[in-house]
Amino acid sequence: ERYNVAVVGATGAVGQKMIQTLEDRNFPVEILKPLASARSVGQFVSFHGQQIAVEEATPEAFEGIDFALFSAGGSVSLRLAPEAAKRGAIVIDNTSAFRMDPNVPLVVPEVNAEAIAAHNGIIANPNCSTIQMVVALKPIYDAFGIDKIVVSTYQAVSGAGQKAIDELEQQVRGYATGELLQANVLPVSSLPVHHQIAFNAIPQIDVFEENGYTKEEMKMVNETKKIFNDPTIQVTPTAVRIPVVFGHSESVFVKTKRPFTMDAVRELLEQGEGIVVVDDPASQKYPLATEAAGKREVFVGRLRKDLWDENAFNMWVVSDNVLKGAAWNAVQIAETIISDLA
Ligand code: A2P
Ligand code: 11C
Repeated sequence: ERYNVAVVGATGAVGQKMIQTLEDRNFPVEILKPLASARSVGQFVSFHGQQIAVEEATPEAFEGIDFALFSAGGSVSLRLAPEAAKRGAIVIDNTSAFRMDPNVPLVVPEVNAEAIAAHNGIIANPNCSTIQMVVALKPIYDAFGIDKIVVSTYQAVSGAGQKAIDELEQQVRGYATGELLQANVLPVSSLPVHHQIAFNAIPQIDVFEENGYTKEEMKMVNETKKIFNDPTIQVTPTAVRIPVVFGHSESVFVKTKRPFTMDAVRELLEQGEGIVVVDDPASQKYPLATEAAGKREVFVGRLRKDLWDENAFNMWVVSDNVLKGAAWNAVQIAETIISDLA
């Protein structure tokens, strides 16, 4: 069987990777429908060697669509995802619009594929920083339980879209040629103050909430609880933007409920679904964003017992934020659905 697939936000950083991933995975696509704003009509996307015209995302565009992958911002999803679902499409939404809706499953297939079954036409893809962390935590959670996580992120600019990638490149070029550097996008394009990202680290991703944490940080707190279906997991996050284009890195402190050995932790991670352990300090091997970019797995290394807490260890977790963190996780959900239908 083959499926009609719409990609909403087809001209964006994630939408382009969604189309690429459908092609790389040889997903059984009958018709691919790239959708974006009216501004992009006249553009083409390439799919399996064909040039396909971008159309405007309207409610009617979803007639006859089986899967609609959304990554055009929360407001577009709020407006059009229900229209797509109403027309019989299964929506896989990469924005935060529906993630905390109790009627919408929030899915990372390696962790909670079973949650898909309860969907009502819309399935949410978690935030990229959450996805790679929960993939790495899953085997540990199952074996020893998790009490608390302290996580600091080192996030790539592609998480903020194509404009942020362009801005980093322009600043690096400007720096090399001695021009005045301009900042208009990061940390949040709609806020009045912007900071240089080239040769910098910005401890703000998305806007601040009342409690002093950013929205990005609170997504890691709330989404982790929902994905593990465990409101008791404590997540203490700090989210930081760094001048990397693809690949988020995370320093993760994990306190378990039950005692463990580091040998067991290593073995569980090595056998864990979607995980590659890269951990050989003697030969300077550990996960790097440059090596994770373009790959679908979550890379884990720097495994070491905590110095002070018997029931805790530390690790470094890296993954391509636009692949496993977005496009691949969405396509993987669709693959899981069609393999259950088969
Ligand atoms: P467009 O290029 O037509 O503006 P990114 O995250 O890289 O900035 O990409 C955002 C994506 O969301 C783009 O494909 C963009 O299309 C799309 N998009 C933005 N606003 C709308 C809208 N109102 N309707 C449909 N797609 C939109
Ligand atoms: C970033 N994590 O790196 C963000 C982007 O909730 O899907 C994704 C925001 C989201 O800036």
